[in-house]
Amino acid sequence: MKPPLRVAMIGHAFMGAAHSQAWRTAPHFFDLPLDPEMAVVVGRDHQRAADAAARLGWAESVTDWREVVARDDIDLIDICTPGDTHEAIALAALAAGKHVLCEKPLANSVGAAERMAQAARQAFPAAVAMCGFSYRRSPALAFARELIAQGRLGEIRHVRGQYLQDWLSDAETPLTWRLDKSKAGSGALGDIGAHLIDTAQWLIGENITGVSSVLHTFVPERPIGEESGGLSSRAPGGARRGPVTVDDAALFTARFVGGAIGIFEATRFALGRRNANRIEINGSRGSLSYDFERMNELEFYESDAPAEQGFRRIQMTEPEHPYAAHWWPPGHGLGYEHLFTHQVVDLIEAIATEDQPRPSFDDALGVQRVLDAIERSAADRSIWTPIDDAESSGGPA
Ligand code: SOE
Repeated sequence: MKPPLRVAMIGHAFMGAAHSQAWRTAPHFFDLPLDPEMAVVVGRDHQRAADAAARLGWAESVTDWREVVARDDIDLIDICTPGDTHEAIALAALAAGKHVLCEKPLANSVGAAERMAQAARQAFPAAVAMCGFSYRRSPALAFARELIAQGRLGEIRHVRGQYLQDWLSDAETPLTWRLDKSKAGSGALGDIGAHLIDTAQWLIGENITGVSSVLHTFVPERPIGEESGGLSSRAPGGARRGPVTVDDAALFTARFVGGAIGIFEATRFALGRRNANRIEINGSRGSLSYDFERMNELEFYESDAPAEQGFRRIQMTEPEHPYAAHWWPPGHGLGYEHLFTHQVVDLIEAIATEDQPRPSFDDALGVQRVLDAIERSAADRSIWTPIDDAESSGGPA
């Protein structure tokens, strides 16, 4: 019998469903040191929380997160709520000695992220905290990181990141919490641009030292619809309208500690691009290119074979590839939900060995500092804005 890891999940919308799938699936495909138990799901509305428990596989449901944080029979708090609630839940959970998995971005401000990172440092190793930058768990990106660490790309020169979605292209798509700055912190920037920042810094192992940026809101007012919790693409809106208080699109250029330069774009208005999270890295010896919409592939170019030059498409399903051996035979690909399964697998292994899981709250604080600098630059004529502490903190692992 393995020791149990009794989980309480707060929130049960889109991310709650993805996390539930992960907790449910992980022990069936990975030989884990602890046995995750889906103990409680928390939601504000009694009936909706009870429905979510039945649908997603949780043993019970309650309506107050404080109740589960105070319980002795809970080991881990999984935070799947909007950003404005992360700090209070995470601080209470860590103070109560619970492990924490917190959705990204870590917080809605640098101040909140700093307090969370400090609480995580104090709680470690009795309790560990991790932020859910799930794309790190894509086999292709994990493999790309290994190739870069081995020096296969040489000196890194360019980082080109795009995260393109289109679910807000229609001006009649109603408001959701993701368009409310007081709940989400920012728009495309924090929701999907944060993934680009985390991926870029983690892939090349170097922090961003400064940025110049543009933020833009194409549709400043939208119908007030029923809060769906997820991406309410083309849901019918009512006659009443409310303000969009976040960016629809974020563009920024960046410099990295080691001398690489980056160009990034995050938007919810790229019609036809549903979830194109892409990154291309060019080094002195080779290049790598990834697009989440083809997540089972990685393109790799090496310049030392002049007669055979060209990108080659590596299918990321061989048993040698990160995570892949636990799933299907080669060629039988993975999808979005596998990122979340890998995320809880890595977290459970870190808990069992008392290691710091990555991305730590400190890593996520680093992302928050970049998000903050991007907002300040955009508000001040795109002026070049250095990142506080970028040079002093070590490269993200
Ligand atoms: C919504 O834009 C969203 O669900 C993000 O919040 C996720 O982090 C990303 O994986 C997909 O898009």
